[in-house]
Amino acid sequence: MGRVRFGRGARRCGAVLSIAALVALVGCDDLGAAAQTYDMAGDGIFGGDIDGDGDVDLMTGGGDSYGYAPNDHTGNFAPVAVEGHYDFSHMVLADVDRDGRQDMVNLVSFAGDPENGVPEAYRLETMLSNGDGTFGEPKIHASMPPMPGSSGAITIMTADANKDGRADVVLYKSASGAASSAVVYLGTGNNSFSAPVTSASTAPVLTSQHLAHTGLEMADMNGDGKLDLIVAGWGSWPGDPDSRGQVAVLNGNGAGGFTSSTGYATPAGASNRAIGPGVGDFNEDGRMDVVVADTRERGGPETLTFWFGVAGGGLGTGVTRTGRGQTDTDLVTGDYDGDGNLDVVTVAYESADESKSSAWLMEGDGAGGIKATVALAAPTGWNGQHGGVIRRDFDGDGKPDVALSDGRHTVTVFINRLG
Ligand SMILES: [Ca+2]
Ligand SMILES: [Ca+2]
Ligand SMILES: [Ca+2]
Ligand SMILES: [Ca+2]
Repeated sequence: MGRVRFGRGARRCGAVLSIAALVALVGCDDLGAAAQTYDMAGDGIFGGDIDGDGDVDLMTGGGDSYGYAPNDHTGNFAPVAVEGHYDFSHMVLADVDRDGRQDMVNLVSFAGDPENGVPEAYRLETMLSNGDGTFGEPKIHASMPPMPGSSGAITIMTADANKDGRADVVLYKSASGAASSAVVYLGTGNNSFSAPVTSASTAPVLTSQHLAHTGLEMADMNGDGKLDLIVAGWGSWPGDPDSRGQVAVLNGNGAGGFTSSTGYATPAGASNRAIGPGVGDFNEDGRMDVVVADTRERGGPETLTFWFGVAGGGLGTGVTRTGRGQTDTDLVTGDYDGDGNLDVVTVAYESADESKSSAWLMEGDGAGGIKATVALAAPTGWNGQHGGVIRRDFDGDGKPDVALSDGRHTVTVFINRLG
């Protein structure tokens, strides 16, 4: 199966041509290669070695269905028909039994009636990969303490929070009028977990019921060798009528707990949502920084907000960079143009016309600014409203690639030939 390759800097659009029933070349992009699209059920997008052959396969999941597409080692994918009826609403991938195959980890609501004021209760379930796109029966793990309020948000990720080589599950929950908190399930490596470690958030932010809807990252922000948790969300900032977007940094203790947290709001005039977060050293001063895409529901230009690390730890005041005039739904960082500076890729949609959904590469200048913003092509009708984007090295050449989901069964993969 061929892929049309453009040389570095060529930045031309190719003709649309059908390669196979589920694969089409969809035009130009600025990662130096033609994009390919795949039809996969489910809206969230995930990358991991599902079949254990050493490369990164694609999964989609959301609602009650999921999709699977194994990689042929070169970044070409072959979606296979899978049937699954399950609650995939809070799904991540992790190799919980350390057999080299990524397994499904789900946070499943099993009790409660939030519409009638009964707090919702969740438990962790795992389904081991069989290696062919199917998964074993769910194994039920310890329940999480019930949500404190009648409505809330939970975001889940997988990481090795205590650096013992075993995959852990990290989630952040918030509910209207209640303190937000991080909950960590430490993995044992044999498909079981320790009792969940719950840390109260002390940040003076993130109190809205919508908080933490946008994402989590873990990174060592203050250089103490322990992983910290970075939460992006939106909600009420005390005293701020604009209800700005915000992030919180929770200081990790290296054992799955968090000892303190600090909140940061987007600058005045920015939007009330923060999409991300992305973490890295964008201004190349040796300190970790945070970026979010500001999603504006009230019109006006979309922006990126950076918080740069400061001496002594913590982040400085948010700095806004001009964006692209659409509503962002997800972002990833990485050096996509190979100049050594961290860049940002976002997926976005235009609320007035969802068919104008798009993906953007914003090339970092190494000083915390954006030197160029270029559009990545998207298929006609692509809808980024429910979209997501992940960064992985799909073809194993050491350069970061991206895969986008439109939330409506279309996955687009860009193999990086620039960096
Ligand atoms: Ca694989
Ligand atoms: Ca496994
Ligand atoms: Ca920095
Ligand atoms: Ca770059």
